[in-house]
Formats: sequence, structure tokens, C-alpha cells
Amino acid sequence: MTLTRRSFLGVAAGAGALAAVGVPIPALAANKPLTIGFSQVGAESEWRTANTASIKAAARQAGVNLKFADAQQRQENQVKAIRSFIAQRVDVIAFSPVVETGWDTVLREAKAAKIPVILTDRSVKVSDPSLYVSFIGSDFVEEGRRAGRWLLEYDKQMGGKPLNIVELQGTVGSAPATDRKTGFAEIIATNPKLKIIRSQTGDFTRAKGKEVMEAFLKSEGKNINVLYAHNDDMAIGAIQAIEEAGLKPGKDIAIVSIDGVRGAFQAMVQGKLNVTIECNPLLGPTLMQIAQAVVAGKPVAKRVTIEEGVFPADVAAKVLPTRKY
Ligand code: GYE
Repeated sequence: MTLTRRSFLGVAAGAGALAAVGVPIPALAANKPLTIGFSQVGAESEWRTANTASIKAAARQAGVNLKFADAQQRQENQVKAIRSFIAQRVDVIAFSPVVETGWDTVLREAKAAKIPVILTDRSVKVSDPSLYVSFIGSDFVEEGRRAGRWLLEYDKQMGGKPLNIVELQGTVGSAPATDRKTGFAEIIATNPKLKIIRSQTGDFTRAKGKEVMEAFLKSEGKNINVLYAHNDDMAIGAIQAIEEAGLKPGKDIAIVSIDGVRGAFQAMVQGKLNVTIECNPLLGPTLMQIAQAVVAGKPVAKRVTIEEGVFPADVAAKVLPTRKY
């Protein structure tokens, strides 16, 4: 079942989906505060900082006892954190998986311990979908498509000329990197004049975005017309590299990126970034609602998606004061 965040509440109040999930959940003793163990990816981006703040604030507000672990972008740290949550017998385990594969064993351990698992932000590829009860997060393929559609329009405005694109990918093996690449490629394939000439990971960080963009500029120089960055932080790092190479970001090289963080809006106001595709990190309140529903034995949606927009540079100054992250 696919739901938007707005429609989620109605469904949580409905009846009977827990049986479909297949994990028998022990009832919580009345008045005992809910304990959630949360394993976060790391602190690699502005998006992630906002996501962590949202989860911590929502837990406080809901009176949830949150055990928070930062994995520093390493899967092995997440596996350790999940095992430790199992040993501590938390009520719910939630995590944002660094990469998509390699989770079957540890999630089977959680299931054997009868601890429900909720995925936030990023998805996993597992052989048995009953290993998690719900996945709350954005549609990353659609975000990639939105970036691609923006570029088709930009190309029209440029008179339909051929455009050479360089791509800064997110973390290798992560759902947002794989899906944002796929969605973008699907759309630009409809215009043979749009070509990706270089594509490499910048691991979702500013420092690596800058470093990889420097390498692209060294080998391709003025051949580059467009940068597609899988997140705003890498775009912001790349902007610095472009300026240091004596070129104008947003003009000599058009830049499209994803997230919609404050730093991206500031770059757009300065004319250095052309568009950001929104990816909403404020998942905390929804996570708390789903976790509470699960332990109360109420039905929850297997998939909760988030509604998001596209913000081109010409609306940036107006929208910036209203941004919450
Ligand atoms: O786009 C990026 C972060 O998983 C959606 O992770 C998230 C991505 C986000 O590092 O900035």
C-alpha cells in the first residue's frame, strides 16, 4: 500500500493491517514510555542534520525515550547499533540504511527478538519484506525524474543545443544515489542531445563534491555545460571548485541538485545554483506516529511517501524565509 504522509493518519486509525506485516508485537505495559533505538547514517549533509534534529525533537515531544546512534556512513556501525538495540530490548528499532543490501541477517535477528523495525528515509533490498513493518521516505526515482525534466526545459530555453552533463553521485549502493541516477537517466534519454560525459561519487559531502568537481574540470574543462548533483551539499562544494577554476556557477555551468536545504536557497539567491528538487528531511513526527501505532497493535502503512516540490532560482528569494531546514 502506498500512502502520502497527509493520508497516513486516516489509515493508521483504520483496522487490521498488522497481521499482514507478520510480526507479532508484544503489548507495551500501560504508562511505560516507548523506547526507540535509532541508527542514523551520519552527519554528512545539511539534509542529514535537519533529519536528525527532526527525529530528536519529535521524540522529545512524543515523550519517547530515544537511543540515538550515529553510524558515520558505515554499514558495519549500523549493524552493531541494531544488535545493541536488540540486546537492550528496545520497543522499536528504526534506521536509515546507509546502503540497500546486506541487511537480511541482522533484520532476521530483530524479528526473532520480536522487535519491529521501521525504515526511515532510505529503503533496503531484502528477500523477506516482513523483516520491516514500514518504510517512511521520499520517492528518489521521481526526484531524479524531476531533475531531468527541469533540464529538458532548460535545454529548450537554450535553443535545444547539445549539453554535456557531469554527474556527482551520492554514496555508492545507497537508495538515493541509485534511484536519483535512474530517474534522471530515464528522462534525459528522451533527448539525444543531452549526454552524461562524467559520473562519479562524491559521497553526499561538500568536501568530496568539490574534490570530484575539480577532477571533472581538469579533464573536461569548458566542455562541461551542466552539473547534476545528487544532493545540495555536493553542488555547494562543486560551486567552489567551479569558481576557483575561473568559471561562473549557474551561468557557465548550469547546476541542478536535490534536497532543497537552506544552503541551496542561498546559492540560488546568489545566482550560483539553478534549481533544487525538494527532498523533505522532517520525518520525525511521522516516525513517532508509526512507532506508537505499531506498539499499540494498530495497522500501519507499509510505505509512506512524502510530498515534495521543485524550486527554481527565480523563486528562491521569496521562498527562502519560509524554509524550515
Ligand atoms: O539527499 C543527502 C543525504 O538519504 C535522502 O542523504 C537522503 C540523502 C540526502 O546525505 O543529502
